[in-house]
Amino acid sequence: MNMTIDLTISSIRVRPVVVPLDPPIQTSAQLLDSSPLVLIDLCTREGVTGRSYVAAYTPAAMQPLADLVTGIGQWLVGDRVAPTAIYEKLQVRLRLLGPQGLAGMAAGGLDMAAWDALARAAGLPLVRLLGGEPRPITAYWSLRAIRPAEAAKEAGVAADAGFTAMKLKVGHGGLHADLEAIRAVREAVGPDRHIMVDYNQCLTVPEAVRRTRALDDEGLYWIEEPVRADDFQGHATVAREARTAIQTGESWWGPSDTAKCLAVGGCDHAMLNAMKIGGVTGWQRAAAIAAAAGVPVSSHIFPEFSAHLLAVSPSGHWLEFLDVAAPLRSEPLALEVGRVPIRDTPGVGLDWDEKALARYGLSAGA
Ligand code: SMN
Ligand code: MG
Repeated sequence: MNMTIDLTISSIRVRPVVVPLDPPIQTSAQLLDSSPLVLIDLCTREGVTGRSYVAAYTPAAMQPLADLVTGIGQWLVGDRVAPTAIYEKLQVRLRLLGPQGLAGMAAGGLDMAAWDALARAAGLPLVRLLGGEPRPITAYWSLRAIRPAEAAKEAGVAADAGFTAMKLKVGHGGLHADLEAIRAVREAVGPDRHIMVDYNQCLTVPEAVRRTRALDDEGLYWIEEPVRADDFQGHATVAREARTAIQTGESWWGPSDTAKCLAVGGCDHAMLNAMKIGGVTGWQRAAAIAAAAGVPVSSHIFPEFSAHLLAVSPSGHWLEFLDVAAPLRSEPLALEVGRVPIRDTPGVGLDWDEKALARYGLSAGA
């Protein structure tokens, strides 16, 4: 059954695609009514294809990100599919430019596709290639609505579907608006379910201290990115002052940011974005740093890869159920009452629905 995992990269196929988000995702920073993604097919001489995608967040960044995946991908043609070696090679090749930002996202996506290729070639789900066992990962529903009535309605649907936790975006108004939305969601889901909130970096440090203290009696599970993501010291101040746990990490550029943030006590919980943290390789390093510091690790978007990675993260915690690539996949993400089971099939189970891609303006040959 098992094939060789001695693979050589022959080409990288890159396809930018704008997926509508219906309903849109509302945050304090911007309303996302579409998700500009760049699909990556890492092709090998042996005929195995590894797949991943990267998220550009804004259409303005989509083509530049696609160009970077193509350009950086060219450096890898002829290389063995050895993700750890590729990671180190790209760290060196990106040293003068800086391995953060769009270049880092491109490198993270290529790393993810390389690991998927290896797992497929081995005939194993990624979790097993990494030495773990497939198991269902507990997920929280990430609410797309931000206004109290719509958020409460959506939270009720999630609760009925078996989710034991949901995350609400806040910070689009003042403290009263936050409280109104939180209480509407609490009313809809009852006292036993967990509610997390996400400020998406919109507060100053003193305002974050004021609001988190005011929210301390709401029984929130965590308060996410209250201040600018790169302000680790500011996060630490808020974490010190608040009784509620502080969550951050979706905007960390690689494991070194994990180390820097945790060194100053910047958070109680960590959440990793598989693309920004450096792909599967970067995730494993960041997760090791977090676990060593006793910090639980959750995921940010990318549920396909994150389920496998959480299963092998020593302090693996919640999976964010926010599935922006769903319309592009030929198989829906498995879901069973608030948990994402990992299928015992090779790779991460990411295959494109070429008909759907054609609907979004991409032909099979593009
Ligand atoms: C978020 C940010 C960007 C895209 C989707 C979701 C948000 C989250 O910060 O944590 O869900
Ligand atoms: Mg967030």
